[in-house]
Amino acid sequence: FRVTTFGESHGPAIGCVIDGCPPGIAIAPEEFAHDLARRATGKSRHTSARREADEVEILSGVYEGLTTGTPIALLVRNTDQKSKDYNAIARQFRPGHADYAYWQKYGLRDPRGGGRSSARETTMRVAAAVVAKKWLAERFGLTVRGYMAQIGDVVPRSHDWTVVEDNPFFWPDASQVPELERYMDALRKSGDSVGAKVVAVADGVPPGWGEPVYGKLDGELAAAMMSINAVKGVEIGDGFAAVAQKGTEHRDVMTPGGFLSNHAGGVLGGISTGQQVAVSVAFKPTSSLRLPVEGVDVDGKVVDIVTTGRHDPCVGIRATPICEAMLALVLMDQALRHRAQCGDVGVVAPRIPPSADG
Ligand code: EPS
Repeated sequence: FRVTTFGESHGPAIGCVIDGCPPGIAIAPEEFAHDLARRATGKSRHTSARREADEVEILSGVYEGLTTGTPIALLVRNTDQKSKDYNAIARQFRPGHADYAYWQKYGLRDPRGGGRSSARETTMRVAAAVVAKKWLAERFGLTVRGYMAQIGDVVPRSHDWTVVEDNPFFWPDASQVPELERYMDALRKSGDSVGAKVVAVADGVPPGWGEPVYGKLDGELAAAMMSINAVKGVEIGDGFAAVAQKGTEHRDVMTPGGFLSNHAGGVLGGISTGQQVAVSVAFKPTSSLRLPVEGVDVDGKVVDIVTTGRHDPCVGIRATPICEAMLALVLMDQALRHRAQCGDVGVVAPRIPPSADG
């Protein structure tokens, strides 16, 4: 199961091709709307003001409402790709932006709205994952969810899944939302940006998915999350906190009634344990800033760099559905690989139930 995307932020359209999808999955164009709206710009004053309909056209791989097993091509036409900033930045390098690395690699770049390095590209990851989420839910009762676990230095004081979808931040503590609104308003007025942490979890993952050495489940998850633009770090389970833990604290004790904890994040030796698979993802602060900074242009000349346009002050705010999408895509791929190698015989030991908290 493999997804590739194409398109630029200010080109006529963006799209994806899904290869290796099993036949017989019912999918209709309107099923993409919910997750695409969760990711979209223009839904609150805390994200980019660009307004896109994000309507998915199914070009191939679906016949009479069912996937056929042939490549599925999805297309979303860009309709609001007017941005004023690209003439100014076409020959300049925004510090912290992919501009410089693209230029060094290709010797040219499409600067319109960030081109291929724009967050626009993530639309199609979310679209592709709608198919994966549906298949995983129908086949295994598997659910994928996410939430924002930090913005700048603000962390949730409590965790309630039922409030996550009711605020523009995917924040799990409703009492903190006014504080976040004030934080983001002040940040936007200042012209600066901030980073964020998103957590994505999957419940109902059977034990046995993943490969022991090449193609480890956690390795594939790390690569998938790192492939999202602006991502600078990925943790599985306790991640870097494991550095300060003792073995007696980190090990997840097993009883016939279930695991007593989930420090491992649902993966041991690259293979799922049947517990909740938990991934944390760090997003850097947006690099396109209207606060001027001295930098260099493509000729090496010193220039003042100011980015105008409709940039998100915190790309992490829209990233929860994107991290969920990458988790679902990796899990679907691993599920199919597991089935190809082991069929339905994967479980040879009694299955230890996941702990109550996953
Ligand atoms: C982006 C800049 C803005 C965002 C865009 C990501 O676009 P523009 O350059 O047209 O003003 O709106 O995000 C999306 C369009 C999207 O759908 O996510 C950037 O520089 O990354």
